[in-house]
Amino acid sequence: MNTKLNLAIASVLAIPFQVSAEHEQLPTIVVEGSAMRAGTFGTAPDSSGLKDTASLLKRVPGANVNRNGPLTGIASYRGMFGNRINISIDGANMKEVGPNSMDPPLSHIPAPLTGTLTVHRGISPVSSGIESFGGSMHAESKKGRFAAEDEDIITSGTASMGYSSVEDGHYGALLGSAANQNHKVYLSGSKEQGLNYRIKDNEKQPNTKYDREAFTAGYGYQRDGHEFGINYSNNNTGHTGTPALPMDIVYVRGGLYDANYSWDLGNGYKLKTNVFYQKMRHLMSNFLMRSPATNMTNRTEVEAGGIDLAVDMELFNGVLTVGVNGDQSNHDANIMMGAMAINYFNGVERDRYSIFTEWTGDIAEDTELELGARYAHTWSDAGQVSGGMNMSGATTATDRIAFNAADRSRNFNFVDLTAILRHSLSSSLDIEVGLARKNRAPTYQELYLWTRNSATGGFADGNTYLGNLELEHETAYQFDLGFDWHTENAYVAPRVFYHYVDNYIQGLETSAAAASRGMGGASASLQWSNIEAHLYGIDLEAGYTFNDNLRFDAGLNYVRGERLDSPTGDTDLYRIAPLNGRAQMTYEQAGFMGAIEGVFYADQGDVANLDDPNVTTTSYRREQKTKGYMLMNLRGKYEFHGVVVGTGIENVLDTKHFNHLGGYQNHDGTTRIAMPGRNIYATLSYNW
Ligand SMILES: [Cu+2]
Repeated sequence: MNTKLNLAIASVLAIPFQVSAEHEQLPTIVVEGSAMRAGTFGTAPDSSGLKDTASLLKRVPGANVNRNGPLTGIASYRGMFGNRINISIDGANMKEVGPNSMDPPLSHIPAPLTGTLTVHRGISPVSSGIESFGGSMHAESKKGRFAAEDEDIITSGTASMGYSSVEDGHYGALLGSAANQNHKVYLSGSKEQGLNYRIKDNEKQPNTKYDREAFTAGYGYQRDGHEFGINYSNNNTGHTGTPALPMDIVYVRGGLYDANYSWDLGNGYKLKTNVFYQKMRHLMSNFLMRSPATNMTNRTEVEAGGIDLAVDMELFNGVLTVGVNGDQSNHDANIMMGAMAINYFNGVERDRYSIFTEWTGDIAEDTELELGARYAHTWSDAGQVSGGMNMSGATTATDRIAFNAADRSRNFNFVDLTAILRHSLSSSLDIEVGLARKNRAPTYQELYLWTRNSATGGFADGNTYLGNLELEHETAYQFDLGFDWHTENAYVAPRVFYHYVDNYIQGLETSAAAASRGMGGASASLQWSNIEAHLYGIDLEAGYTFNDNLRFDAGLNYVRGERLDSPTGDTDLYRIAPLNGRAQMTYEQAGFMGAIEGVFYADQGDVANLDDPNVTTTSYRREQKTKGYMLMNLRGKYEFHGVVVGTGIENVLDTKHFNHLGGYQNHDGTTRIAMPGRNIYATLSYNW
């Protein structure tokens, strides 16, 4: 590999766009395949990113967040979200305890304890995980550091705290580590708390208060090419609102154990393993923060575990990786509706077994090729359910009897393929073109929701859904083309993509859904079904450095998702972000940084409409359009001797707006949740 390409690829593949990570209270965002220059955006985070790691995704090209609550941010990438995105936490493919994704994986470790968040731009490699259908993201918790070779025993750590006015929120986090060159132990804890946020004037947004404690502990070992780590992370979320869902969080409790071992055998050979075990409990309620007609709670559990093993070896002019992955999860959910118990998910199991191989290397001067193939087998089953006798007349009993009599065991087998070519046209221009076939098996909610319910993995569209045992797995054919032009002072990196999705899973009006609706009818149901769809768009990042002190950075995202077999010709997919962009002027001198940021979101009129003239129906809730908006934010930061003081004003003009990805108040499908009004925040952190 020649030096020019080496440099180009190094800059294309892994730019942590936050230089002074040592002295940050925030996670370092690593965008693999990004042209973003060091320091871009990451140095001026929005204040919600101080508690919620998912918020940082708004700064990543192509990414966004479906926000169902202050701690419930669901990752979205190029119009795909939820279970279509593969997310790992400390290497573990964590499972949600909430069947409505009240605890999406990125919420497990709070932002102050998250070390890095890695996002693969464009087509994610097959090595990044099973079902990396719509993208791959990896969060790593902070774990302290080993001593350098010439050091004895060292201690390191970070302490941070912050306040934000809009919800009277505060957080504090502390991490301490002691280490020599070979051994390392660390311990951390954090606490966040806030009230319902203010929208404008004195109007408050209900169901947005939050309360969470977390701690992590671990041990690390390194010597002569061996690296071993064992970590535990515990999340204890207390009373926390999820305004876009029908219930709020009473608690999410539990932990994730993971252990990893890697061995560098030399000559390009490397062994990497990872195992995890997870157990969590969750209680949600519709009367904790609201006054419903009928009180309802849902008590859920998850127990999961997994193992990964991969070997790297040199082959031809590159590295060949061969690996196996597997995980299992078990889910239960029991609802109390008034005095009646309904068993929604009983002994649900979803297991995945997979093997993959990937080769990345040089095939010509200035040209790198990545080829990957993964085979995956997914198996799932659900136990018999009980209860619900008297709801909606006899309908629920009919649904239950049919479900219990059905064969509920399902197998899915598929092969993912990727081919990505990267070529350096000149020292300032790189081009990347990728093709892939990616697959995803239906989730347990999509298969096993046996009577209408709104537990839909955080879909939050105001409708109730019915599962479908006849679902096929989704197959996406993906094309991605990117250019990265960069000089000393400037960069422009646009990427266009086109995804055709065969058997895309979406809710439709069906006769089964109509039957399950029964006499209740209040929130009409849809049934998970396979359709044909495509998604296409562009995401772009660009910037210019004027001098050592002043620079400008900007990003632009556009995605359109459409159904291709719609009976009415109305074709848009649900919860797709409108055209949006961000521009930031940053001034830095000595330890001082100041930034002015403009955020722009266009109107979203391309909303989902699932009407089917062939099915007689009462109306379900259609997706609402949203108006565009602009926001101005001001941020400042000062750093001296490891102490960082940050402050800022968000939504300076104190205007009221609605986030198209923010859902509806009380899951009602009509009243959009408003965004926070003017927020003044301050943070203090110290690293040693
Ligand atoms: Cu929940």
